[in-house]
Amino acid sequence: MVREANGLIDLRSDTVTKPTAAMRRAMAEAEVGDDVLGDDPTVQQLEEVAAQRVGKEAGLFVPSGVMANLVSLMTLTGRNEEVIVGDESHLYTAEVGGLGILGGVFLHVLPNLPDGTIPLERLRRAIRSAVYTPKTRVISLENTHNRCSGAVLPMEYLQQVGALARERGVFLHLDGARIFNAAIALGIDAATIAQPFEVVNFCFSKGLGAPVGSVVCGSRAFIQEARRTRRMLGGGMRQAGVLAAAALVALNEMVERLAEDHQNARLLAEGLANIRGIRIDPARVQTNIVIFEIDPATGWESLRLQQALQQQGVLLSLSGTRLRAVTHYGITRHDIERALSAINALVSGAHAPRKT
Ligand code: TLP
Repeated sequence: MVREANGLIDLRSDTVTKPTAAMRRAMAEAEVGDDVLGDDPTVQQLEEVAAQRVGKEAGLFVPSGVMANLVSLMTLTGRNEEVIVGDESHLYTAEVGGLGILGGVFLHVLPNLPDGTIPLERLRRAIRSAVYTPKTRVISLENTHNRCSGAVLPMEYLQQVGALARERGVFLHLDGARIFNAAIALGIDAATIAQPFEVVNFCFSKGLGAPVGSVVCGSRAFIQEARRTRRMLGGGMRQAGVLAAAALVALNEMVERLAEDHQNARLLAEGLANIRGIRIDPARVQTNIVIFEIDPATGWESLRLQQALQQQGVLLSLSGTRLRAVTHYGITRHDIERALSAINALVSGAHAPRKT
């Protein structure tokens, strides 16, 4: 890995990774065609391999994770219908309300527990079909759960929600943007995680390091319909094989190494827990996302700490009062040690700003 010339330790997201040399080579050499006309062999290969990896019949390459969620859920639902979703989900908190606005679908929002689940009983009570309510068509879960510190949903829970969904005749959808992080953390196949879900989408451009792209996977009949939805949303791409080629390298070469990101995140979380004034439970960090808060009694508040760290070359993201660090390809153990000592020096050292 070539170090960033600017020496920054960029922990804002795993979306900041740049394509590897192998990806760039594959992109340059990719066989391409017009994918809207069904002519791009590299896209077709990617869709097949991706679907296989999550145990589904077919896949559809789309430009982004947001579009993947939209395509999945707009294809599964119609007007007067609703999707049950967690209040901490990416779908609800970070996608501009697109499913409601573009899809005419009602978002029935239930509280997420800190472990990323929605209690089974809560789901059971929420499913509805009376004449005066929208009809519940889909339950959508997120795994790993971004805003719940990258939590991995337990397999037993997924199976229970799957059984409930079957019993009540609703579809189960997974925003599996980081499904391979969950698979590596649990030491099982992504297909096992995806098994209870009719439709699963995941991203190539997060921890797997590809420059662009996500995939929606489901039955052959579903994907045929999803292709129409993608077209409607303007997501039909032409010689997209150049992107699919990088995504294939991501799937083949970048999955196993996610374990290293998880170790680095754990190291960071444990180091942060040792700094007085930082609030974090390191036991909750199972994958590559570390979320923490700063006690205002230190004299710091999160925005100022984020800015001070940026001046030292350590980039974090901020959501309300919570700071987030995401480990990824290109971030080493040494970078984590450097980031920790920068945070420690600011929070514990003589640099604390005077209280205002
Ligand atoms: N998440 C991004 C930001 O949008 C917050 C990040 O930096 O983590 N599902 C999940 C669970 C996601 O975390 C994201 C992106 C998406 C969907 C959307 O993917 P993109 O941004 O590629 O459309």
